[in-house]
Amino acid sequence: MTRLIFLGPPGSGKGTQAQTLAKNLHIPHISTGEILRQAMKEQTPLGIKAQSYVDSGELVPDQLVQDLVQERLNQSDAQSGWILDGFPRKVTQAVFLEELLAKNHQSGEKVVNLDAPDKVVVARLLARGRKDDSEEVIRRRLEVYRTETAPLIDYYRDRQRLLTVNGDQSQEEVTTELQKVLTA
Ligand code: B4P
Repeated sequence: MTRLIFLGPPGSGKGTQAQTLAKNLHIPHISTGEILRQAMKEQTPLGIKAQSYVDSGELVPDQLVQDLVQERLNQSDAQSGWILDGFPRKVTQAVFLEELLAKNHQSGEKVVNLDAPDKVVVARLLARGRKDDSEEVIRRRLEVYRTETAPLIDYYRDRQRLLTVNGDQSQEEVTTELQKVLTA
């Protein structure tokens, strides 16, 4: 059963690769960013609470994302595998996930760390031009990545769960390297 977590700075290609892989494996692609954006579009209570954080490049409070991940992982289509994209983004969220999976008698998840230099990810995000892709907000997202998310690399390496893929290649090349790493 495939349970995969995609880790990496904004613009490293997490969403892009997770979506392709999930489609090929016929398992759900669970992107906390996408779920939050949909909730903001629909102005649900979650969306209203998340808006100011997402717009300024800050992380949404743990409780909000943890609740949505717990609910999503309990749905029937997630019982035969999943790809988590954008969660966990902090050690506290990783601890929460570990406890949740243990409670559900699920384990063996692997973590793909996709990396690319700041210059490359900033150029990609500016070209995409989403609402939270302005230069100032991208800089803040990168800072938050470095302080909050990057420590997860050691966290998962210590647990022998980490796989590393070079995100500074074309989308097709990243997909090929990812396939290789997953089947090694
Ligand atoms: P996300 O939606 O996760 O945003 P992201 O980090 O920018 O990644 P994304 O997946 O969209 O981009 P990708 O690299 O694939 O989060 C948005 C916000 O939601 C966060 O800032 C935060 O506020 C909130 N949030 C989400 N999860 C949270 C959590 N767990 N806790 C708290 N808050 C949370 O792609 C970027 C661009 O690069 C695309 O245009 C793509 O086409 C292009 N690209 C990808 N691969 C490429 C390649 N190899 N070559 C060239 N271009 C490529």
